[in-house]
Amino acid sequence: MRAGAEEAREELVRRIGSSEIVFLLAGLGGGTGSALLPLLTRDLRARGTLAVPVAFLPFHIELESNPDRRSNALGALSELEEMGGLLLALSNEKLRRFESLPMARVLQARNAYLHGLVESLVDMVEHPSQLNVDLASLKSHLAQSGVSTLLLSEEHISEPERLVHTALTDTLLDFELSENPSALVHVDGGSNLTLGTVDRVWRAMRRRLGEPRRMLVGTRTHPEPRHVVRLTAVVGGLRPRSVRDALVPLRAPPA
Ligand SMILES: Nc1nc2c(ncn2[C@@H]2O[C@H](COP(=O)(O)OP(=O)(O)OP(=O)(O)O)[C@@H](O)[C@H]2O)c(=O)[nH]1
Ligand SMILES: [Mg+2]
Repeated sequence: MRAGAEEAREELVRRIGSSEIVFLLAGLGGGTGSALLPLLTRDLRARGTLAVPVAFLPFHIELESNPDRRSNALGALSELEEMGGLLLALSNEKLRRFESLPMARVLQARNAYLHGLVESLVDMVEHPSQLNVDLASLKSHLAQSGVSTLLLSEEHISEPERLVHTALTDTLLDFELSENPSALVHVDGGSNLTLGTVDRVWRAMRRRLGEPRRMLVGTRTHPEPRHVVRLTAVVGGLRPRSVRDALVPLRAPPA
């Protein structure tokens, strides 16, 4: 499988061309995706592309019935964690909180959520703004941040603290903060967005992360007033191997 992946990797890198930001989606646990995701991420980053691996982790029932799935997924995650940079991990298991809803709707909602993450990251670096975060500053932030995740939230403009709370808690992503986190905070709002509101978002994030040493802020305002503000945050320095905890089966095997 690894040999097949090596071959596919060259073809894929060629097809990706000169894109500056590439999101790579794979369901881990099988052979192909688990082998290719770390390889492609490494290849693309080596040539300066901002490669964002998005790893779907198998359902626990899949892990219980097939131990190989677990080791394939763990192997791929370890490689990705060792590389650092952005790593978005979404356990399929987390979708169980919507288990009474029709599956098609749940998957649609998850796709929309991912779409939102992609869009907000690209938006943040693509359009110049007042306090600008461009691709170069994002890359240099990531290079110093270890494993990082991308968080997104939207709230009414009167609730800047809630915006931070939602971003850190209401997410389908798996991650765990370390003792030494960092954050890039980008606030996007209408013409009525004030410095005071941005400051409250910033302070709330600082408090929640335990006064990290490294924080970067960006803002953008749109020409029309908006009731809603959006937060895009890149939170880094995640606890190493944290994502793997999502792979713990419901009934732990005897030690
Ligand atoms: N979220 C999501 N997860 C998926 C999807 N398809 C597969 N998965 C998950 O990804 C895992 C790996 O899928 P596989 O088809 O076994 O992996 P593969 O990379 O194709 O590898 P091989 O089939 O072994 O070559 C599965 O156990 C599922 O949990 C999908 O469309 N969406
Ligand atoms: Mg397959």
